[in-house]
Amino acid sequence: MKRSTIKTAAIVSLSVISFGVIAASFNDADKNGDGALSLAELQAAGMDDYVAKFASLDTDKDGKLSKAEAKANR
Ligand SMILES: [Ca+2]
Ligand SMILES: [Ca+2]
Repeated sequence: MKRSTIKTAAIVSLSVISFGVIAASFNDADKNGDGALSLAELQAAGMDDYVAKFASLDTDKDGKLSKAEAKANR
């Protein structure tokens, strides 16, 4: 009982942390400040996961990754 509570708490705080990292690196990588990440911005930021999955992450096919698109595909 106690152990599973700890586990749940750990999972919750982990996802909060990783979301914070995403948000921070997203804003950081968005060099032109348009609120979306182009492939070039992702490459410049070294966000290789996103570069590799860019085509499938860019669900509206506008050539940029919005914050919502990046988040939806976590
Ligand atoms: Ca941008
Ligand atoms: Ca898009």
